[in-house]
Order: sequence, then C-alpha cells, then structure tokens
Amino acid sequence: MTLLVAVSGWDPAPWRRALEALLPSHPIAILGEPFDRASIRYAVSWRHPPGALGALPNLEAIFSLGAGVDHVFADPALPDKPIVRIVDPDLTERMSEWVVMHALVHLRQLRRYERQQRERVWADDDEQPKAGDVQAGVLGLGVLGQDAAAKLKTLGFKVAGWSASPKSLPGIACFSGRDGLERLLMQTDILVVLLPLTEATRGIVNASLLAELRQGGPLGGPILISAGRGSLQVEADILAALDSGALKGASLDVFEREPLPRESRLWTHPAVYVSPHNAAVSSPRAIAAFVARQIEAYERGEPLVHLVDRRRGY
Ligand code: NDP
Ligand code: OXD
Repeated sequence: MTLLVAVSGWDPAPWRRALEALLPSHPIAILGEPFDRASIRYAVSWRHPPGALGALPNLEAIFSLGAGVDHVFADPALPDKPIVRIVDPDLTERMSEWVVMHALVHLRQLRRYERQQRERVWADDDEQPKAGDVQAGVLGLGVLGQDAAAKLKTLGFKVAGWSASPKSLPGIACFSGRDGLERLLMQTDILVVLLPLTEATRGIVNASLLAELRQGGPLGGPILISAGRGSLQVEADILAALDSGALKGASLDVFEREPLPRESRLWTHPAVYVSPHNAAVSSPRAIAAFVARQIEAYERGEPLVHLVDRRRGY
C-alpha cells in the first residue's frame, strides 16, 4: 500500500507531509531513502530519474505531479503501468492567471510605462488598442488552453484555438490540422502556446511558424506567450524574430534548457519577460489532494481518470 515519492529538482518533504495527512493508511516512501521495493503500490513522479520506477513488482499506477507527462516518458525504462496526469482547477486557474496577465502586459505596454515611470516621463500614445481589437490564438485547446481561451474571451479578446482533433467551443474559433494552423496564425496578434511536448510538437515554435503570424496588427507586431514546454520552441529562432521585429515581444515560462542558462540573451532582451517555469506550479496541498482522491476512488473499485494515452504521448 506504500506510495513512493519519486521527484528530482523538487523538495520531497512537502509532498510527503501532504500525502501522509491525506492518506494516513498509506505509508509514504521517498526515492533516495531506503524502502522496501515490494511494498510500493503507487508512485508520484516529477522528473523521476530514469529507471527509478523499475523493479517495483507491485506497482499499480504512476501519478505525474504535473499536467505534462513528457518528463515521465523521458524514462526509457518506464514500467507499463497506467499514468495519471493532473487535471485540477488549482493548476488550471494558476495557468490562466499567468496567460491573462501576460496578454494584458503586452496589450497595455507595461514595460514601456515602467520605464517611463523610472524616468519620470509623462507621455502617452494617441491610440491605445483595446482587447477587442486584438486576436489571440491558443495552440493547444486542452484543459489549460480551453480555460485560458475562455478567460481571454471574457476580457474581450477575439480568440481562436488549435488542437489535434476538431473542436467546437462557444465563442472560440476552433482550428485543427496543418491548414487550420496556417489559418489561425495568419490572423493572430498574441500567440499562446499550451501544447504538450510530443514527437509531433517538438520544435513547433520555430522560424517558419513565427513568420506566419500576422504582421502590422494593433500591437505593432505579434506577441508570443509560451508556457507549454521549452522543447516546443527554438529559442534561436525566437531571438532572431525579436531582433528583426518579426516578433514584437515574448513572455516565456519554459525553456529548451532549464534553468535558463545565465548566458542566454533571453534574460536581457528588452522585449522579453522570463519566468522560471512557474506559470502554474503544482501546489503540494492541492495536488496531493487530487492524488489522494484518485487513490481512494481506485481502491473503492472505481477506474483511474485523466489517464495518459501512451500512443499519443499526452
Ligand atoms: P491537454 O492534454 O489537456 O491538452 C493538450 C492540447 O494540445 C489538446 O487540445 C490537444 O489536442 C493539443 N495537441 C496535442 N498534440 C497536438 C498536435 N500535434 N497538434 C495540435 N494540437 C495538439 O494538456 P493541458 O492543457 O492540461 O496541458 C498542456 C501542457 O501545458 C502540458 O502538457 C504541459 O507541458 C504544460 N504545462 C506547463 C505548466 C507551466 O507551469 N509552465 C504547468 C502545467 C502544464 P486534442 O484536444 O485534439 O487532443
Ligand atoms: C506541469 C508543469 O506540467 O508544471 O504541470 O510544467
């Protein structure tokens, strides 16, 4: 009945505390400390070291402590067990906060007015676009993309979205397929990337995609807001597009290499906002509750939900 906390880069202690409080009848083991491999029935993973979940003869399910599961699939020795990913309002709402904040930061030229305040300059444009003048395009219309799209819509943005399968969502122009992507990009002023990282999406935010975005829109050029995964994007292409003016600005939460190397020009580019992959953090309190609810339901004989499709990779 033991639950193994298998995380790297995160402190396991808050996860242990939260899980112990919620699942008192399940002992909690921590990867890196001694434990009985045969006792492990469930594992919770964030970037677990490759091979760490092998040789657990009674393992029944793996819980990703993130909504994304590319970190789980990075393990070539991953056991063939069901993988549950996070679908929880706590995570979804955090992501939409971040997306909406950055859409507004670019719409309302926050960096310009911060600079003006520092320099005590009182100056304004004659024309200030409003959200309703601006077309947002959301790549990835899953749990996070749909919520962000709906919240951008509520603020008045015109919103379109793109997914693998066709969708119909109230107030959102929905596109799918390669043709659909082109049609979305050509009208997009703010591109929001909330795709999972799979072999089909790796490197998708590259020079040719950025070149398809609408030029000369109300913001003076397209904006990129990216929080899916760093390996979706080609950062050299993003920097080149920013330097040439093909991209007016970018808000990036995820990077090809994390932590973002100190020498990356993204840190200092005047048109870039960098955040340290915390657009939507996994709160131990909220996410342990999600895991505990699933385990309790599973042990009552109910099926696990939010299972990952191994074939699709998300
Ligand atoms: P979902 O699985 O719910 O949604 C994924 C969406 O992407 C779906 O709409 C899917 O299409 C679409 N998609 C997948 N592959 C393709 C493709 N090849 N072409 C077009 N569309 C595609 O994931 P979530 O919304 O929950 O999360 C999205 C990602 O956000 C996560 O995988 C993770 O990487 C990232 N994330 C980042 C965080 C951060 O703090 N920066 C926090 C949490 C998540 P369809 O609907 O047809 O299946
Ligand atoms: C996630 C993340 O996938 O935080 O949930 O990146």
